Amino acid sequence: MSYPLQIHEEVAAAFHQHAPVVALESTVITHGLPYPENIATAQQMERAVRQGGAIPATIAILNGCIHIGLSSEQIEYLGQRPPTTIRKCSRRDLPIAIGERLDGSTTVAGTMILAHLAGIAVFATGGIGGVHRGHPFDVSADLLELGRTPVTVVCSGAKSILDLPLTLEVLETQGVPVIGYQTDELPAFYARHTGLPVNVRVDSVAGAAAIIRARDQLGLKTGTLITVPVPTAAALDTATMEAAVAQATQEANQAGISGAAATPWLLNRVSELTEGRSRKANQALLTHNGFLAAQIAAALVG
Ligand code: PSU
Ligand code: MN
Repeated sequence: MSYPLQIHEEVAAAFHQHAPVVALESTVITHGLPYPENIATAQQMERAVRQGGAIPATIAILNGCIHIGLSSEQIEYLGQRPPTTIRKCSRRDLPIAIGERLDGSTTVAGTMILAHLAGIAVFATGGIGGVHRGHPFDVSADLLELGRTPVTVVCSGAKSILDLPLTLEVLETQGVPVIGYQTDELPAFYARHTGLPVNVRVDSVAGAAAIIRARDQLGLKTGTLITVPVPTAAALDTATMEAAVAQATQEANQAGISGAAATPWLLNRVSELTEGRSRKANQALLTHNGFLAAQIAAALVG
């Protein structure tokens, strides 16, 4: 017997027609953004994928069953539940959530695995996990997954609560090309600039698709990271962001917050410290990334 899997009707139809599909993660719904903005943002992201010319497939585990594509009721269910009742699923957690018949939201790593399993090549999100500042042994499973699963992740860099130079080092070791979309610099999630160079800049969807195709032609089983700066209108300036991040990180250390709880706690505290502006930036970049990922997915099937 095989694992329980349910593919949403619309997504199944898209597979059948070889139409482009973009995977979306669910941890951003359950642990990344507060209710009810989480639900509004998830729906907005699905709309952005459609506007870009693809079918969205938000991925999660419900009662131990893998879902590729969620109904709006299922998105609302995940968004309304207290985060403590939904398991945040990276690679290690997938067998636990399925075996124990839990509800689970998927991180970048978890979503990449399930997207690949379903045959989805492109995935849009906000920011990937990375190496934590001051805790260089806390390396997100996202980075290792990028090294072993051939899915393209469209994001706005790694979260600025992380150690970005060390994160780039791990990506290099893992063999993951870091592509800047219309930028020479790694974007810093809420802010557009880090001063850290990407491996290559592309200025068009066709340019991104050509690199992904070459990876597949070479038979490389590594992921590809496409980093896209947050739209200018919603961006925070680097100094504002850095100050909020530094304070939040220090407070988390004092409060002994670590492990899987670290990311949600830090994101929430940074939002408080910026009077919600980081959250607005988060929503803007998620939508923008969904739109671009859809165009890349369409270029890859076309
Ligand atoms: N960035 C956000 N919101 C999020 C995350 C990242 O702005 O919710 C989530 C993603 O699902 C990412 C995960 O894969 O946090 C990384 O967690 P960890 O550092 O525990 O691997
Ligand atoms: Mn971690």
